[in-house]
Amino acid sequence: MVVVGAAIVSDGRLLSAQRAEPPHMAGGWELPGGKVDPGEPDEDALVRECHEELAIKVRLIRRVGGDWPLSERALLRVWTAEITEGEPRPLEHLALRWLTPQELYDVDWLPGDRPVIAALAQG
Ligand code: 9L3
Ligand code: MG
Repeated sequence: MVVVGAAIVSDGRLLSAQRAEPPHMAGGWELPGGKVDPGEPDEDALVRECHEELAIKVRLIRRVGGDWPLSERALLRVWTAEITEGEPRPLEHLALRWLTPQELYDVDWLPGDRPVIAALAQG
């Protein structure tokens, strides 16, 4: 399974999103995104997920690293992105938070997202 995630940056801050489900992930923070549908290009899936979850339009900028393992069956592919339309709203998350570089580790990231955040911090 391929999962795509967006590192949405605005004014030097990174958008983090707090998961509502499933129960063992609820309360953890992630880069927004989700599963790629069969036959769907990764980039299209990420733009779609950002619209469904956050009610924004995004433009993808660059890929961050390669395939980040999430589990035996799932991997995460991440792009940086900028908002081209709208203001993010937590339509499927418990909360959203914009993090300055100093605040990057103030939220409890899901384990699978942590190495991605470290890579983003490296620039
Ligand atoms: N997941 C992990 N980190 C992320 C994202 C967007 C997703 N940054 C995991 C959580 C779920 C699976 O991938 O187990 C599918 O995500 P979703 O479609 O439920 O958002
Ligand atoms: Mg999702």
